[in-house]
Amino acid sequence: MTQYTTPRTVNVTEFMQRTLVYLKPYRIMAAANMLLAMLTISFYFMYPQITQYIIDAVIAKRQESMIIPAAVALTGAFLLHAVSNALRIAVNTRFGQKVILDMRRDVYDHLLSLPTGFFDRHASGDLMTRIIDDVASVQRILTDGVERALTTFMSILAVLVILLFKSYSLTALALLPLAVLTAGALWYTFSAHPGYRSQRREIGKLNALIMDSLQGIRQIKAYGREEFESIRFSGQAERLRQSTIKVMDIWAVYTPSMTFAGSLGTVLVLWAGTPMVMHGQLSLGELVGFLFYLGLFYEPVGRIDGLNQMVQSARASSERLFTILDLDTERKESTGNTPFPEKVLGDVRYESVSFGYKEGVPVLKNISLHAAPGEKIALAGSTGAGKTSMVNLLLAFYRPVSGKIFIDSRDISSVPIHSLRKQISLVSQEPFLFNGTIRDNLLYGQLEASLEKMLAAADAANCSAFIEALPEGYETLVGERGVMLSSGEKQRISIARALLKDAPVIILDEATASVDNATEQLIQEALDRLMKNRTSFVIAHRLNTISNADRILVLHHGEIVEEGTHTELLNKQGRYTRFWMIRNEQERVATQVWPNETMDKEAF
Ligand code: TTP
Ligand code: MG
Repeated sequence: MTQYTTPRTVNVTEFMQRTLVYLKPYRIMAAANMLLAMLTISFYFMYPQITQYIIDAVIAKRQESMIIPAAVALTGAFLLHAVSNALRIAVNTRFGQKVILDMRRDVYDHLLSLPTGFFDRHASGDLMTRIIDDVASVQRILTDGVERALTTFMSILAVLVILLFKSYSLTALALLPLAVLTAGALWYTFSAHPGYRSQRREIGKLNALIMDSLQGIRQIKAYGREEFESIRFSGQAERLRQSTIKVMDIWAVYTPSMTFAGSLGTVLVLWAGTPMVMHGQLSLGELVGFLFYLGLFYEPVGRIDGLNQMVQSARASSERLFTILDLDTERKESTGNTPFPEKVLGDVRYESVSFGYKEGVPVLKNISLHAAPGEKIALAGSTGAGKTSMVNLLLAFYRPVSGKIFIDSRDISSVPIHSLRKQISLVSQEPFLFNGTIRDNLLYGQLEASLEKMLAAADAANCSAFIEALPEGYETLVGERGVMLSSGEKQRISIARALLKDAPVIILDEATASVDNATEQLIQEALDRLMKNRTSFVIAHRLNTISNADRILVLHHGEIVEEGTHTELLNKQGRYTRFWMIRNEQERVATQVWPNETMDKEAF
C-alpha cells in the first residue's frame, strides 16, 4: 500500500531562491524575452496617442487629409506590435522548454537515485504527475510568470507616468480603486494556496489509480472488476472535480470583483472629466486618450491576478517537487569513495545482520554466513521467511538495521553504490523486461558488449533458439514489461542478461511459477552456466537446484535454523527434511498431471 507524503510548506522566499537558479544559464534568452515583451507593449502604447491625435487634430480641426498618415502610422504600430509579439512567443517557448527540460531531468535523476524503500511507499502515478505536471507548473511561473511580472510592472509604471503627465487630478481619482485591488490580492493569496495544494494531490492520486489499473488490466478483466474499477475511478475523479471547483470558485469571486473595482476608476474619471471638457479645461481627445490609457493601466493590473493564480499553483507544485528533491539519495548512504578493484573474488560475509522494512517488524534476525568465492549457496524456507529480503541487503536496496555485510572483506556500506552493484548480477523472482527489443534487454547490463558476446550469452542461456524462430529475431519488441513473451522465455532472457553482465556474485531468486519440464531443463542448464565459477545465492524452490548447491541455508521467520549440505540436512530429520518431503510430493504430483520430458511434446 502506498502512502502520500504530505509536502511541507514552501514560503515565497525559498520558492524564489530555489527556482530562479534554473533561469541562470539562460540569462541572455531571458533578457531577449524581456526586451521583446517591452517592445510589444510599447508599440501598443501608440494606439491611444494616435487616437487622441485623430480626434483633436484631424476631426476637431477638420483636416481630412491627415487621416491617411494617421492610419498608416496606426497600421505600422499594430504591425510592429504583431512582429515583436511573434518573436517574443518564439523566444519564450524555447527558453521555457529549456528550463522545463533541466528541471525534469533534475527531478528524474534525483528520483532514480533515491533508496528502493522510497518506491515502496510512493505510487508511480503520483511520481509521474510530479515529473510531468508539477514541473510544468513551476516552469510556467519562471518563464511566463517572470516575463509577465516584469512587463506588467513596467507597463503599469509607464502608463502611470503618461497618465500623470496628462492630468494629475484625474490620475489621483483613477488610482482610488487600487486599495481594494491590493486587499483582494492578499485575500486570494491566502485562500487559494491550500486549494491548489489539495488539487495537486488529487491529480497525483488519480494518475496513480490509472497507472495501477492499467498495469493490472488482465486481472481486472479476469476477475470481472471493470465496474468496481470504474466506480473507484469515478470516486477519485469526483474528488479532483470538487477540489478544482473549490479553487475555481475562489477565482470566480476574485477576478470579476477585481475587474469591477478597476472599472470604478473609469467611472470616476468620466464623472470628473466630463465637466472638465465642458468647461474647456480638457480637450475631448485628451479625455478619450486618458480613458484609453486608463484601460491600458487596469489591463496589466488585472493581469497581476492571473499572475497571482500562477504563483499559488506553482507554489503548491514546488512543495511536491522539493519534498522529493530534499530526500537523501542512496549515494549519500554509503560512507566511502573507494570503489572495488577491477578483480573481485566474490567472498561474501554477513555478520549478525538484522533487518526490517518497518520499525518494530523484524524480517531478518541476526543472520551470519560466509560464502567463499565460487560457492553456491541455496536459501530454502517457506514463503515470507525472508529469502528475498536477505539478498536485497546484499544489493544495498535496503541497509541492515544492525550488523554488516562484507564482499572481499570490505564493508559494503563503505563502497560506492555503483561499484557494489557492478559486482552482482540479479535474476529476480519476477523477471522484468523493458519495453524495447530483445537485443535492448539483453544488453541492458553491458551496453558495449559485442554481437558475438551477446549471441554467446543468448546461446548459453538457451534462448537463441526461440529468439531466432521469431520473425524479427533479436529485434522483436517485447512489449511493456515483456508481455509478448512467455514467462519461461522472459526468464531465460533475464539469465542471458545476467550472463552478459559477467559479475563475480550472482543472486538468483528462482521463480515460483511452474514451467513445463522441457523448459525447466533449459532454464536449469542456463542457470548452471550462469553460476559456474561465481559466488551464487540461489533462492531455490526446485529440488534439484537445492540439492546441487554446495551448502543450503534454511530460513524460518527471518532466522537461519539449519545449515549444511543436502545429505547432512536430510540426516538431521529436521525442518529441511520436512520441506524436502513436501516439495518432493508436490513435484511428483506435478509430473503426473503434466507431461514430462520423455513424452512427445507435440502430442499436446
Ligand atoms: P521476503 O523476504 O520476500 O520472503 P521470501 O522471499 O522468503 O518469500 P517468497 O518465498 O514468497 O518469495 O519477505 C519477508 C517479509 O518481508 C514478508 O513479511 C514481506 C516483507 N517484505 C516487505 O515488507 N517489503 C519487501 O520489499 C519485501 C521483499 C518483503
Ligand atoms: Mg522471495
